[in-house]
Amino acid sequence: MRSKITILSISVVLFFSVFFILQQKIKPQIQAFEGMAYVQGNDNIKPYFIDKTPVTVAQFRDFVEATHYKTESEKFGDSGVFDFKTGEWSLVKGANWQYPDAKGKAPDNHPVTQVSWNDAVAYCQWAKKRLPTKIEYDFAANNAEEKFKTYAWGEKAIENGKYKANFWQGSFPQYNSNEDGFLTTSPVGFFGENKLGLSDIGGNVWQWVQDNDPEKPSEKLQCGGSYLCDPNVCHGFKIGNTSTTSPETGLMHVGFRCVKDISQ
Ligand SMILES: [Ca+2]
Repeated sequence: MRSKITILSISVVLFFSVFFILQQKIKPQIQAFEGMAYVQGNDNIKPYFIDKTPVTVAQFRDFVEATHYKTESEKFGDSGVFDFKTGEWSLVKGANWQYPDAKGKAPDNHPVTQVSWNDAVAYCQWAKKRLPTKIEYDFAANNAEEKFKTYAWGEKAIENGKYKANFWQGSFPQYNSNEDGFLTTSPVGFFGENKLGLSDIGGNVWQWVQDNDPEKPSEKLQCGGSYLCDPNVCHGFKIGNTSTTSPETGLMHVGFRCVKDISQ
C-alpha cells in the first residue's frame, strides 16, 4: 500500500514537472519592466511596453549624470518659452530642461521639457528603449482597444466635477482661468491613469514620437497635447491629434516617453 502511494506521489510530481517545463517552452515569456505597461498588439501592431508616465526631470537627470549629455538647448544657449502676458513664443537665453522658462527650477516629479527630438532619442537609447511611433502612442492612449474614444480616459474632459487632464481653461492665449490648478506642467500621475495604467498620455506636455510630419517632412510629430491646449483652439489632448516642430527644437511644453520592444 505504502509503495503504491509513493509511486502515485512520484507520478504526480513528474506529471506537473513535465507540464511546467512544456508550458515554459510553449508560452513565450514576457519580461515585465518597472514603470512600463504592456500593450497587447493587434493584427497590424506588434505588442510593446510603454512608459507609464512621461520621462520626469529626475529621470532625465539620471541620464545626464551618467552620460554628461548636453541637450541641444544647452548647446544653443536658449530655448522656446511661451510668454503668458503677450501670448507669444520666443527664444529665451538660459531656458533649458532644468529651467524651462529660464527662471524657476523644474520640479523633479514633473515631465522633463525643453528637450529636442534628438535629445529624446538619445535618452531612450541610453535607457535601452526607443520613441513610440504615432500609431503606438495613440493605440496605448486608447487602451489598446480598436474603437477609438475621444480621450484616453473616456469621452469628457471633466468628470464628476474633476478635470481629467492638465490643459488650458479660459480663452487662449489671453486668459487662463487655471481651474485645473496648473498654469504650466503638473506632477506626472496627478490627473490619474487610463485603463492601461498610463498617466499624462493626454494633456500636461506634448510628447515626441518617431514620425515625420507628413505635410512637413523635415519636422517631427508630437502627440498628447499640453497645458497650453485650449480645447476651443487646439484640442491636442484628444486621441490622434498632433503638433509638429523641427527635431532640434526645445519647447517648454514638450516632453516624451519611451517604449520597449518585446523580446521573446
Ligand atoms: Ca492647466
